[in-house]
Amino acid sequence: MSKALEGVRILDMTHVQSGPTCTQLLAWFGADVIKVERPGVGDATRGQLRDIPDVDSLYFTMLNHNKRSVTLNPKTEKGKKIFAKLIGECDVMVENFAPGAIDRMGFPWEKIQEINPRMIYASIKGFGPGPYEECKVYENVAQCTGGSASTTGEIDGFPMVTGSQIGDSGTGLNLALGIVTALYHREKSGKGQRVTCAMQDGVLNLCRVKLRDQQRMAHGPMKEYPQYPNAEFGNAVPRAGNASGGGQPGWIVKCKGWETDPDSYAYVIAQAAAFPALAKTIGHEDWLEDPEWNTPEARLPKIDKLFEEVEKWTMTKTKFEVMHILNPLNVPVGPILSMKELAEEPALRETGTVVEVDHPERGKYLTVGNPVKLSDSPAEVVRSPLLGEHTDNILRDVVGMSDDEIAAAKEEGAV
Ligand code: CAO
Repeated sequence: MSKALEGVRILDMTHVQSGPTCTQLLAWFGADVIKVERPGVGDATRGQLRDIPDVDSLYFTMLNHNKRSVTLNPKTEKGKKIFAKLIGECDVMVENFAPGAIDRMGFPWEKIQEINPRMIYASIKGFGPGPYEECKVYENVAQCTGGSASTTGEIDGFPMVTGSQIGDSGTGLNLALGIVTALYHREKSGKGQRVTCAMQDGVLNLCRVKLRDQQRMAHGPMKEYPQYPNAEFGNAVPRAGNASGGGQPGWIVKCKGWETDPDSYAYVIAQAAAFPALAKTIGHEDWLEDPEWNTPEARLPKIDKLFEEVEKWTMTKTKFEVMHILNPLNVPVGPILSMKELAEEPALRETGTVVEVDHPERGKYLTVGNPVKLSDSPAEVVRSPLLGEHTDNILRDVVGMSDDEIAAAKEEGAV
């Protein structure tokens, strides 16, 4: 079976998380991803949060599968020539350095287009054009400036960031889509183009329902928020604890064992269609005839009381029992799964969503495989490259250098 992106060559100037997420996806789809790293140093994440001394960190290995690594300094004379040749030989260039870094290397977009008019040049920055465009940005800055933090957290608490890397990995996904879209367009136009994604935009896109709510507030209180009917809403979308963002009320309830297990909880959604089954199961058949409870409108002002009653029942069951009992009744429910449980889940191993990889220096480790499954082009997860592991190979086969030229470039510190 051929890979979907076989024949696409990517010049990968990415580092940390957002850019590498994008190029790792493209590599899983079969693109030849050449990761360019600073000689002797490499991507900073190789050395960050190390669990084993002198071995590439899990931070790096889990974001750089299926890539080849070449060391190259495009700030040296010889490095510039090699870099220009690589631009000529690749279809896509991806970078997520601080604003202007690639320009400062001597390769603004105009120059890249001149070298290779078919090049698709893709970048991630923290912000789009505007007052903050020069700023450096990490994950939590994006969450705070994209609307996620202001709308996440306890009702009366401070803003919260989430553990999901929506700014970094989320924007990496957007960039990958932009790249394959530009590749598709190039098939017809013959020309490359610039693809840019801002992390603030990516987070705001994922917070779309909150901008929806900002506008709904002008027309009265939002009845599905826990603030209704007793608390103030203020003038901007408030934090809503664990309330469901959709039109169906939901909450996190304790399950058997919660006193000692921090993850013994389940999310239960009291969807109107399944409410009679839920009420009967938790021992509240009486609600079905009671006008105080038997319509969604009547229940809305006392959602907290509703989930208190649900919780009395869930506390007598484990989170998996809650799942097994409520799912057949069409009550949407999600046990809170810990990372340990996810790592050990056989079904996720079966589908290749959790994969064990062998690394020559660190040994076996777990990673998250490709979350996008193609029926004819399944992804095989290949370990991340060591720093400069493919330098000679790439300089010879892609750049066309002789062994003497490679030795001279090494001597000069260009590679
Ligand atoms: N050879 C020589 N120099 C290299 C090189 C190479 N192969 N690769 C990179 N460099 C240089 C860059 O040219 C830059 O130098 P100048 O500042 O002199 O131009 C320098 O390395 C460092 O780049 P940086 O400023 O991007 O790095 P940083 O650690 O200070 O900032 C980050 C990191 C992530 C905040 C910044 O890159 C950024 O804002 N990126 C855009 C947003 C983004 O993607 N954030 C995601 C962060 S987590 O995924």
